[in-house]
Amino acid sequence: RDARMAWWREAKFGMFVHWGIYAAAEGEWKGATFPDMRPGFEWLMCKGEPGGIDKDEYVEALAPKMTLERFDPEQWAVLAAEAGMKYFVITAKHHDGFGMVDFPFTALDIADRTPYAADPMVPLSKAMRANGLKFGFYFSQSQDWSRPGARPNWYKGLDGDWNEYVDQFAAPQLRHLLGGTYGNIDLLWFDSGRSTKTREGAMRIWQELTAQPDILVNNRLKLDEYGDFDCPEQWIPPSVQDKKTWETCMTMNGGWGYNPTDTNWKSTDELIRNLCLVVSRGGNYLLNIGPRADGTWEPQVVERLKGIGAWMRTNSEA
Ligand code: FUL
Repeated sequence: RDARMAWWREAKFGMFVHWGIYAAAEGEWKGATFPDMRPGFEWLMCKGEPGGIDKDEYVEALAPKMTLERFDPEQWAVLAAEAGMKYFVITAKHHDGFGMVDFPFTALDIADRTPYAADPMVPLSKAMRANGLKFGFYFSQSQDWSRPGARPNWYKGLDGDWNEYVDQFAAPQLRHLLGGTYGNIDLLWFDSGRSTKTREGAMRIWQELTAQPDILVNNRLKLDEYGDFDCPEQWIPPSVQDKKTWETCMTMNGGWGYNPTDTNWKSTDELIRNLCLVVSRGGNYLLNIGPRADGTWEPQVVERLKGIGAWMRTNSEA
């Protein structure tokens, strides 16, 4: 176990990316803006209208705007590497159920529904590795608002069986992610442990991970005995927790997905202080960015990454 985790313990600092068709809404839905939507604007489908936005309407409004016309994987990787980040974790599928990879057996994904019409994770995973970063996927196994069996009970049109959802969607999707199209996946970031409905379904998902024996997994699949690390979200545990292995994930502004109306940016100094605090307490720091639909990053993001990189270089011995 420890040999498997060696790279992660040494890495300390990684990039988290929340990228999906919600980015194409640019912080707005039917004239309303949501500067304070929490956890972040990636919740648009659920929170943009009372009871949730209808799936077809959501996809039809946003997928055609997901152009990726200025998407440059090499530039992403260089910016992350120059900031001192050693690993990279990106949303293969968030709670809206829309795949940011080309899932071979469903049409609800970037390759089938957007003008980009390809799988961005193939060149992205290559660019990350070429620049020395480990590559992992975030995968929402438990909430999937576009499929009845995986809708939480507060979402309209609920019902359906989660075990069936796992059989039909979550497990095969995971099999695709781990099946070699993106090389070896170093890390899998599950989400919404509290919405995991059955142990049977979670075990079924867990079995897919045997395809990649060295993979690291967070603890949000909610199988108590599994998971390599805890993932405090938006906070830093107060003291050294020597028995636990943990990674704090945090946003640069208020939320995870791209939302230009959210101007609640942390300063570069604050981000550096957080990194130091996390590392001094034995954790890892996974710092999030939310790219735009065209594949570019906001200037505030780039400025902060460059600032962190400059600090790294001033303060490293090499
Ligand atoms: C949460 C999710 O609901 C948020 O949208 C985000 O992905 C965060 C990292 O985890 O549980």
